[in-house]
Amino acid sequence: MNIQQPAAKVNWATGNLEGKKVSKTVRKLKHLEGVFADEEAYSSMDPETVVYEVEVLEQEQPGKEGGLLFGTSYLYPGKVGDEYFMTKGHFHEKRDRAEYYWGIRGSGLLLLMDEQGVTTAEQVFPGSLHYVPGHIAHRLVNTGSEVLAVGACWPSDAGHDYGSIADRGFTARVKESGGKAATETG
Ligand code: M6P
Ligand code: ZN
Repeated sequence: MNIQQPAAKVNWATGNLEGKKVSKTVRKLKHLEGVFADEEAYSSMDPETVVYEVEVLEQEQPGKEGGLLFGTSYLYPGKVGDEYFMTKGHFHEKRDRAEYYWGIRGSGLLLLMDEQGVTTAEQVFPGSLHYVPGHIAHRLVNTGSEVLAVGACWPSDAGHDYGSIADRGFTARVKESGGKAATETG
């Protein structure tokens, strides 16, 4: 029998993925127009500021039915005005597709919003495990002072629907208030 190398290596302390099929996406402030509430603070900041990076093991072609994708998101600490750095967030294009998230490093919140616009939040910390059912939009928020690294595994045909988020936004925001993270709805 021919013993082969695995598809990739994961550093479980940092989340870093290493492998031939690992892709990397960098999301800067300039890619996040309209995401943060304080537009004045947003336009006063350097558009090249990196907000988060995503590594994805594309063992299957994105879009292909039946496979799984695996990734790590690295969300840097920072704020736009008093609102913490966050990911764009998305529904799945194929709405019924679910996903797992798990905390690796740092601390933050996972915002979960249903199609009626009801948002809940879960604490994210090293070892936290989050099940995101289908039909639920998901966004990470870094409320800490170090990088928030979060692992994810999702169906390769799930796709990303950012448009619905861009149109209506999430119905909750996470801001610093009196030195602490507070959620704001409405
Ligand atoms: C996780 C997964 C990816 C997603 C990434 C960044 O790794 O959910 O599918 O792309 O986070 O989040 P977003 O797409 O919302 O920017
Ligand atoms: Zn997803």
